[in-house]
Amino acid sequence: MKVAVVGATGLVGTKMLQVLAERNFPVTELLPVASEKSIGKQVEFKGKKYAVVSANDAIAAKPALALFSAGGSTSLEWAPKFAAAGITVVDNSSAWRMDPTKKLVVPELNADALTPEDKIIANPNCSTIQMVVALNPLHKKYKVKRIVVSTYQSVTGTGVKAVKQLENERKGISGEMAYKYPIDLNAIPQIDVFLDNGYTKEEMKMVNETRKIMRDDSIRVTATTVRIPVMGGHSEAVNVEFENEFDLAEVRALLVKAPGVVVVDDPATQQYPMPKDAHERDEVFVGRLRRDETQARTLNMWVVSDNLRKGAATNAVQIAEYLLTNKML
Ligand code: 11C
Repeated sequence: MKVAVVGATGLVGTKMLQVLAERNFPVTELLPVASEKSIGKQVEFKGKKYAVVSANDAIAAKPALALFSAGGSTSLEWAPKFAAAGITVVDNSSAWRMDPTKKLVVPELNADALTPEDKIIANPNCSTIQMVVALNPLHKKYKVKRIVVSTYQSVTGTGVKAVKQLENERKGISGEMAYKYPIDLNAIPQIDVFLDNGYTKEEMKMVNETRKIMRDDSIRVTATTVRIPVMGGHSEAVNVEFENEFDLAEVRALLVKAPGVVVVDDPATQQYPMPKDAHERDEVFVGRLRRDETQARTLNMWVVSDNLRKGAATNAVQIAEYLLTNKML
């Protein structure tokens, strides 16, 4: 199958190529698309070199699938053009996520909503994906009522420039800043821009995307999202109140058998999920499971995942795999 990767030279685009190769997605020809300045550069995939092409050239080559990770404005402009040519787009930007005509998909939860008519499919925000993968098995059993989440997010979520900023700061070199403030030895309680309600765009993504993916607008979510100087993945402290009473041993058992979830939770031996361990893994790691002793039917947990993999590239490739298995590609 011909596959285009739009934004092939960015952090997520590079990871998409890696994940497509690792999972043996049946790519017969790769069409790496990137900005004007990268056209003609070479991208390596499964030991073969492919020249970066323009979006127009990629459309002309008629791939069956295009994985987009090139930012919202590129997606708004180009995803409809790819779709109009009959190419199925899985888009990692925020451009289409809240569009009521587009599906927002985490395969473990709602891939069953996909139909062959879905030509632009939205991939959720990384911090939302890992939270809903962990919550879904519990929601099915106890019904989530309210979520209070605080995040500790990797600089890789911002992109190459932020990784460079952290590396430069560690080496004592001054250079271009991705953030307004130093990130090393710091915690920045701002991810993306501020909105009129005082929350950041990242925080409101967690609110709105969670409800859409979990197909329940009654779920109340409040979030504080924070950038910290780590690279391996995002971490989240999740406080969740359920409609129904739960049993902690049963919560653990539900999570142990949930698809895509790994429970790492043994206080006696200091076992809990950490971004260093989640790095380059596709699963969502859950630990620090305990009751919130201040409120009935409320659980605290710690959720960690590699934001470039399950939070972006892996989730997008899993959507493509679902489409392929179900003959929608
Ligand atoms: C971050 N979550 O860590 C963001 C990156 O909507 O896909 C992903 C932004 C998005 O900065």
